Amino acid sequence: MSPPAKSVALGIWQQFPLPMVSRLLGRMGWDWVVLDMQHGSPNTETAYECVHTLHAAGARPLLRTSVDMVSEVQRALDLGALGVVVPMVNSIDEAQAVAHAAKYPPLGCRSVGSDVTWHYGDDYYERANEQTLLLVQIEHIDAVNHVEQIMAIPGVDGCFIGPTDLALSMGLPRIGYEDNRDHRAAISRTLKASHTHGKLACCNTYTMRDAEDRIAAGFDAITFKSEADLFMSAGTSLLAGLRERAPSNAP
Ligand code: 3PY
Ligand code: MG
Repeated sequence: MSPPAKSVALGIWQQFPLPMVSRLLGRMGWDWVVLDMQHGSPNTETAYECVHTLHAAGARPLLRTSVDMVSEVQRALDLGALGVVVPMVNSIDEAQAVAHAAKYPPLGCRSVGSDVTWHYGDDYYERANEQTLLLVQIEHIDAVNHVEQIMAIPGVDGCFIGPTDLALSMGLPRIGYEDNRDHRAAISRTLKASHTHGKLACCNTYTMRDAEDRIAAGFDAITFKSEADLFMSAGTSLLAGLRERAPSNAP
């Protein structure tokens, strides 16, 4: 009998800053949802509502901060995110700084406060270092070149590979980099470094083939595009289908 397949957490990005979208994503059954404050439009208030709506709907809520904003790491966790994804962590120093910000003493310098205990219980502060995830985005070749040291940092819980920014940093095109040997090697090296240090390996995916590849490679978690992508692609192809069938005398 073959061993049971390893479980892989399936996630999606949320870009629309609407709790009703969070509720529907939770209802759909996604294991985790990353609210995107780097490229999406949530602000502090809407992120708070979306995070707690996702949690109530059964999905683990994470927040992606802006680039180079260590201060946003604490803010994201204080809003109630059960994990934070930090983009463009390209050096060992940057990874140490975000790890310091994300964890309470003695591991880091996260400050005690906010209303997190009302949502997660009085023992939140004792559990938070273990139970809130810090995922650093490995999405630049400079980060890959130091990934073994980055993944060894206490407080860094895992990597989150951004394949597209990684491709751009390697001088590859934004689309069509998937079969590039160096890009594939950079992803394998990052996956290996994460698992060698007992950390989570997560990756964004864009196509079903991409997702199958990452699952087969042994990633612990993937995201698959965003709710905005789903909305646009389903709506665009539906409308195109209707246009083919409808007379073209629109006002
Ligand atoms: C990338 O591919 O660069 C990402 O950050 C995924 O969202
Ligand atoms: Mg990116």
